[in-house]
Order: sequence, then C-alpha cells, then structure tokens
Amino acid sequence: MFKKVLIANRGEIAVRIIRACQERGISTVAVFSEPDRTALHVRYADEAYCIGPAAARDSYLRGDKLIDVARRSGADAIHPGYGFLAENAQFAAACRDAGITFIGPSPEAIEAMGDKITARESVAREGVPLVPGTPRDLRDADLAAAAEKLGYPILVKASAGGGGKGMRLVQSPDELISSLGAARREALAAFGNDNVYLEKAIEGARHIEIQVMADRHGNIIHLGERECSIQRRHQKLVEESPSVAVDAETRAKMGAIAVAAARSVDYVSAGTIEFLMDKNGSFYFLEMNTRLQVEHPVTELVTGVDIVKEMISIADGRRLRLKQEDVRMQGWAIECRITAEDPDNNFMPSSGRVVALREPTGPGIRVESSLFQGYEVSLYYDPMVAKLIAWGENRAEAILRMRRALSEYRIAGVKTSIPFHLALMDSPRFQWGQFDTKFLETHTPITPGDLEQQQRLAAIVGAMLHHEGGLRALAISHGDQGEHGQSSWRRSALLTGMRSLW
Ligand code: MV4
Repeated sequence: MFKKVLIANRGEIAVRIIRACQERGISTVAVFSEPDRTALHVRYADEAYCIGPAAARDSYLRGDKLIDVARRSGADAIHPGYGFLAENAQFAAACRDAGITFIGPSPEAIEAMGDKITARESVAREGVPLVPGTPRDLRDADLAAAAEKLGYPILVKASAGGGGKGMRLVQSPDELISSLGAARREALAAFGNDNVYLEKAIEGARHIEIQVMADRHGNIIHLGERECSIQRRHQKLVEESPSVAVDAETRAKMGAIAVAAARSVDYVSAGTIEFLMDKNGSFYFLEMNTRLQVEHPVTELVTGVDIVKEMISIADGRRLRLKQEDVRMQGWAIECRITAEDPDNNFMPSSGRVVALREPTGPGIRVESSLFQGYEVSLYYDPMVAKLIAWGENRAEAILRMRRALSEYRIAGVKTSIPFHLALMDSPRFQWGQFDTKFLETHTPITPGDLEQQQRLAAIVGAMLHHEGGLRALAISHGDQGEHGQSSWRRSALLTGMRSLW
C-alpha cells in the first residue's frame, strides 16, 4: 500500500481525503497557497508545502510544482480531489511519467470522456442511449439539415465543453447559423478547439447520475443514483440519493448502462455517468465525470461504501471489495452545499472572517467542512465552504433531520446559503419531489425568516405523512389553496399531523 499520499487540493475535499488516508494508515502531504497557510487541510496533514500565491493558476493548478513536492516529500501517489487538476489528462500523464500514482482514471479515459463527441462515440459502441444528435465534423450546411430532422429547440454544444460550458440553446432555424458561429468562436477562445455538435434539447428533464467504481482487474460496479436537479446556473445546490424518479427496475437498467459506459473507455477508479431523464422516464447519456464528485457523501451514506478509501485501494491495484450483488441501498440521504453567497442578493459571493461558528451534529447528520472560527473566506476560490448531509430511514426523515440541522447551524461573519436551504426544505414541491432542472428558474423558495412556526410544521408534517402513506393529509396540507385559503390548509395539516404524531 502507498506510504504517503499528496493531496492536490484545498478545502473540505482535502480534509475528506486526508481522513481516508489516515484510516488506511497512509501519511499525508498537503499543499497550500499563501492565504491557505492556516487552513484545516494544512493542520490535519502530516506535512504541508506552500506552492505559491492565492491565484489557483499560480498554485493549485501548477502540476509541475505538485509533482516536485511529491518527489521532495517522497509521496508515492497524488489524489487530485475535484476541480483544479482532477480531470486534466496531461497532469495524470505527467504523474505517470514521474512514477507517481494518480489516484484516478488513466489519462486516456480522462481524455476520451473530456471530449464530448468522443465520449458519445465511445459509449454508443456499448449500446448506451444518447440524446439524439449529430456525429463529428459536420459542416454548417449539414448541421442545419440535421437540425431539421432532430427538431427544434436544439442545443449547440462545444465538444471540449461540459458541465454547461460552451452550450447554446437555439429555438428556430433562422438562429442556427449565427449560433454555430458564435459557439465556435467561444469554444476556440475557451478551449482552443472549435468543434461543436448538435443535440436535441430535452426540456424539463431531471439530472440523474450513477456512481460507478472500477478496479484494474476489469470489475466495474455501480452504487445507484443521485438526483441533482436542484441547481442554479449549472451549480448544484442540493443532491440526494436515491431519486424519487427512479424505481428498482430503472436503477438496475441505468446502473447496467452506466457500467457499460465506463467499460467503453476501460475506466478505472470512481466515476459518474450523468443522465437526463425526461418526463416519460426515458433517460439519455449526457457526459461522464472522471473524478470524485462533491456529492459523493450521499452515495456513501445510503450504500455504506467509503468511496474515497475504495478509490485509494483501487489505485494501489487492489480488487473492489464489493460485487454488484453486495451493494444495497438503505434509507435516504440529502446534501446541501453550504456556500458563502447571499441568497437574498442573487447569490452574490460573500467574503470575510467567520467570527463565530456552530456546526450541527446529532442523529443522521454529517458535516464536511473546511470552516473554523477565524477562517477567512476569500473570493479567490469556489464559494462552497461546507457540505451538510442528512441521512434518514426515508426521505421525510432525511428532510426533517436536514431542516433541524440547518436551523442549528450558525456561521457568523459571512452570508451563507443556509436560509435558502431552509426555505427549500420547507417548500411543498421539494417535499413532493416534484422538480426538474428548471425548478429554481420558476420557483423561489421563500426565505423562512418571517414564516410562522405553524406553517413550517404543516409542510413538514405533510411531507412526513406522504412518505408514511398519508396521501390525503398531503393533499390537505399542500393542495388547493384557492378553495380553502392559506390559513385553513395550514391549520388542517397541522391538526392532521399533530393527531398522527400523538
Ligand atoms: C442538455 C440539456 C437538455 N438537452 N442536453 C447542462 C450541463 C451539461 N452537463 C449538459 N447540460 C444540459 N444538457 C440536452 N440535449 C439540459 C442541460 C441542462 C442541465 C443538465 C443537468 C443539470 C442541470 C442543467 C441545467 C440546464 C441545462
């Protein structure tokens, strides 16, 4: 087993990886930018090295410095976390060339999945269903003809893009040629590659992804799905596992398809296959993320698998410790991303010192955080400062625990997304599971500051009863405001709820 691992990241994920290494008896090397000198990951690691100034391009993105520190410290492997160099094929190759294990997939797999056209070609060979779209290298005239066949609206996507970058919605044929030109120019400037292709736009879809794990011996398993539709401008805010939209049969189908997609590039390590699921329940491959993801804890809580520890073992050449039939999903987990942003001001990033901090604990609560009292939130890095994850026996219990934990959470000194999350947990549509990727464009969960305790309780009780089979109570608590008026539906839900509680 590795003796020493360098963690090429910062924040909560660096802390998460250090903890996994400690549980495996592996020494840890942290790297940090100048303002991160006092960060938690620096304190928790066995050794730490400064790699440059605040700007990521001068520190956390400097592959040469990272490899140099790995050599000097005697680290035999590098874990990249997420973001930064996690999906950089050149960095993975540079590690290999330096004789250092990259704890992740091969450079070839990263490259194949990083190019969206190549990714579509690879997974299609294994029979994975794609969003209807165009092959590579079509000229504009052929793209226009293909668009007519696919039907509008159409998405122009940059092959080198992904995660919503380099994507343009085209509503009608007269916009297509100008959109293609603009998309190509943008893609060339952003990625140095102007390849674009078309996909039929699937509207009102859910974003559902499957976690896969693959070892170097050809074993590939999936760990079920995560529902990631609650997002804003391509930033996920809440994730959960399982998804209300996926039953056991669909899970088995999606899982097998995700495994086939991973196999198509001889994938090794933890990875995620993203799907769009339309209103009819049909699903289509979107892209593959060849890294550990922010939202991995919800899968860990429902499957009991420590994904980071498993990733480290796999990178060391060990076999997966589970077979597909050993994977069981139990209960429900929800994650709220706690960001230093002001939800009452268009999620404007907030910076400053955390002058007081109280993190929630208690049954079913997990906090992944880089915060401490005195922590300085800087605008140099991603605004996510912590993740709050709740597990319950069912979705209702997970929601109840989440809102309890959110209401205990105190972060003073910076604005955070906590009030948004509280309002979301209280929103009937969220509780119903009735949302898609457009949810936050069309619904604004109300900041709960002024809401009466009674209303909150009514909403919670409604959700709880729904999942206990009390569909009628839910109809009372959430339905038909026009007929009963707001105060009466709240009151009746409260009474129904209280009766069932007592
Ligand atoms: C789509 C789509 C609809 N139809 N492709 C956005 C991120 C990137 N992974 C792909 N994305 C989308 N691709 C087709 N053909 C809608 C989205 C999309 C989306 C996907 C997942 C989660 C949130 C999203 C928000 C807006 C659009």
